[in-house]
Order: sequence, then structure tokens, then C-alpha cells
Amino acid sequence: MEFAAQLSAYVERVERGIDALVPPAGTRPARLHEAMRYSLQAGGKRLRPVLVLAAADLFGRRHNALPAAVALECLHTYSLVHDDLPCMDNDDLRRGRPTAHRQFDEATALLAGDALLTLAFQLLAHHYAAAPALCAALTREFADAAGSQRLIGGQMEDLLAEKKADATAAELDFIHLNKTAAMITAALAGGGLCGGATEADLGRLRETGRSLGLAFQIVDDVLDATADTATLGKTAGKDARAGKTTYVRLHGLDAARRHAEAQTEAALARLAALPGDSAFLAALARRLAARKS
Ligand code: GRG
Repeated sequence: MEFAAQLSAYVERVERGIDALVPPAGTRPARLHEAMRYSLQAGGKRLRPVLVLAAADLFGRRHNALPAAVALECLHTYSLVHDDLPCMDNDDLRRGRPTAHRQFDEATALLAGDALLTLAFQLLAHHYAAAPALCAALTREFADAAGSQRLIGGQMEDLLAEKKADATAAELDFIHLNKTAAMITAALAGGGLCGGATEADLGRLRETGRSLGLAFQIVDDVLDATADTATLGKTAGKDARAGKTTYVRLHGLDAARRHAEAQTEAALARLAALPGDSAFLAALARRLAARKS
């Protein structure tokens, strides 16, 4: 199948999975479930759940990877909802729509984020109960990636770095590896776990996720500096206005672009060492490097 058709087939599977596995908007308390669905179903690239499904397919899909894919999108969306709150990034626009606290109110957005985080682990517990070893491995992979030493730790250091005149390149790497690459790594490893990957291949998937995640974040920094708000669907130019240390600020636009290319090449080399047909994942990595939003 051609790349674009394969990507939309994966995205459609994810959309159907979200609709089926997340409580309906009318579920009591309706305002909370409406807010959860509002943020989840606002669009978004669905990068992480697509990576889960595509990584599982590399290994012949021993277990249905869809609940894991939806769980990871719930975790990612919770982090966006909380990141947008007034006490963090205080943003008005996300995925081309008003942020959750603008559409509802701050308390509802906070609770919707909490509920999405919890729902991720409910989905794992309920849908992989018949495969306890897989259930434990997925829980460990996702909890480690989203925890205090990875996603939340990266966010904490990001907030601390905003208060400093200049963060160092090493501090910036810590932030990007944890705030961005951890969830992308968890997506590939989670898919590998569902597909029945060996430990060696799980290691290769995690290395791929590290490079892909770094490339993704550097491109994000470049887009923040060069694209407009309408194209991005979120406020553009925020990093520079906030005086934030980014790859672009530390190294300049050209070097940032070269660095993203080098990380993409590293990801492609690691993908090539995996069994199965990794052509879709390789094409996705190239698309991410060239993306405009
Ligand atoms: C609140 C614990 C906590 C963490 C927040 C997600 C996040 C961490 C911050 C948002 C800002 C940011 C630049 C995060 C890095 C990861 C990233 C680029 C997220 C956006 O992911 P996309 O572009 O979003 O895949 P869509 O909307 O397409 O899913």
C-alpha cells in the first residue's frame, strides 16, 4: 500500500479506537467526559498511536495493539491539556481549537487531564488482562515514559529553564529526551511488545524512538520560529517571545535543521536493522523531518 493510504488507514483505526474505548460524552459526569473527548477528538497528528500500531505490525501483531495505541494518545493528550493551563504555558489554542480550559474552565481541564492519564492505565488493565506479562510490560513502559524521571521530569526542567537566562545544550537535551522522545520511544516499544518483539529488537525500537523524538522536537523548535499560527494550529513564535532556550536559539536555524536531519538518518539506520518491513516507519520518519505543522 502507498504511504499516504497506509497512514490514513492507521489514523482511521486510531480514531475508531478512541471513539470505542473512551467513555461516551454523555457518561456521568457529562461535563468531564465531554471535556476529555473535546481534547482527544480535536484532531492532532496521532503520531504516537500510529507508531504503536506500525511497530506492532513489524512483528506480526501477536496481540491487538489498538488499546495500547489509544492509551498512549490519552497520555499524550493529558500532557497537552495540562501544559496549556494558565499555571504552565497559558495557551489559548491547541490543535486549531480553543484549549480545554478556554472551552470549559480551568478546573474541568485539570480534571479532564487527570482522567485521561488514569484512563490510559485503565485501558491497559482491562484490555490486556488475559495476557498478564504483556499487561505488566506495557504498564511499565508507559508509566516509566510518563513519570517523574521522563515526561513530567522533562516538563519540570523545562519550566525551571524558562526562569534562567540561558540553558545549556546539555540541559536542553535532557528536556527534549524526556519531554518529547520518551513518549515516542514508548510508542515504538509498546507496539513492539504487542507484536512480540525480542529484547534485542525492543532495544532497537527504543534507540529509534530516541533519535526520532529528538528530530521531532528540533523540527518543532524550527517550526515555532518559522511557521504561522494558522498552519501550526497552536500559537507560533512563543519560544522566542518567552526568551526560551531552543535548538534554534542555541545553534541557529541552519544548524538546527542539520541536527534534525542527522537524527532522522540515525533513526532510519536503526529501523533498517529491524526485522519485518519497516518501509512505512521509514517513510513516516522522513515525513516528520519535512513536516510543516
Ligand atoms: C504537563 C506533564 C506535562 C507535560 C507536558 C506535551 C508537553 C509536556 C508540552 C507541550 C509542549 C511541547 C513542545 C512538547 C514537546 C512534545 C510535543 C512536540 C508535543 C506536541 O506533539 P504533536 O505535535 O501534537 O504530536 P499533536 O497535537 O499533533 O498530537
